[in-house]
Amino acid sequence: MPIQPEPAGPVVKITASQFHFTPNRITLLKGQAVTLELTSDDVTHGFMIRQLKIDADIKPGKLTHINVTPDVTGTFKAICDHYCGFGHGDMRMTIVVQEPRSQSASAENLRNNELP
Ligand SMILES: [Cu+2]
Repeated sequence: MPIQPEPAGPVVKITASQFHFTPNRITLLKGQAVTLELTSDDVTHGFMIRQLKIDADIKPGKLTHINVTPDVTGTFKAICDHYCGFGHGDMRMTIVVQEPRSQSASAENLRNNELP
């Protein structure tokens, strides 16, 4: 068995099948390391996010781990870049990368507003 890199953070599981990814949308935090754990239910698929410099193959019956620490915020598309059948061109999912502080910052504001 090939040695997989150690998970770098929370594990986000993504399953590819003809012709979609499950889930089809995930949210990551800028600067926070996560491990994407990819597998396929049927044939070999691809997983490419150009802006995050991710490009991997997803093989049936195998786990592919990608450690990623997003360094930009935004909404990105992951696409299948390995031809997998007639619906191949429709295989995409959305990756949202948010500022890690936006949530705690608004919680902080809320608390501050509650002070006398
Ligand atoms: Cu495909």
